[in-house]
Amino acid sequence: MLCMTTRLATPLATLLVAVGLTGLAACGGGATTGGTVPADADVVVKAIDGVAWNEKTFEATATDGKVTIYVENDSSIAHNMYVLDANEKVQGDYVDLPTKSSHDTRVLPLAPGTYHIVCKVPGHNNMNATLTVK
Ligand SMILES: [Cu+2]
Repeated sequence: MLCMTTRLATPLATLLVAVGLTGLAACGGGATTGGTVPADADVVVKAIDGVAWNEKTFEATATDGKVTIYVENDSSIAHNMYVLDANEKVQGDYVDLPTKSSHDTRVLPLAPGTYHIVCKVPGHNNMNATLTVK
């Protein structure tokens, strides 16, 4: 009986490790690698070298009250992206951009007004762009 338990334990452990690794890969912060900009993107935001966004100001026209934001990491260091309203309240889910070409899309219900697109990595205060929603 003990022998049987030992023989079962190794394949089970291997299976658990495999499941664990798959789970990790699937939960990589919500960003995936190697995609293209969705055709319906209202705003395309890119983190670029020099700890900056590709633009200081962005403009978008909401469709049915929603704005589709595509964000991509085109730099060599990790970033994230948060959309804040005028009161610094985070809008929807943030996007983690751990490596170059990490990207994701957010469809956010945003009323017309002024928002900020920021990166909250410490020291990345320069990454604060204005998003005007019409
Ligand atoms: Cu950053």
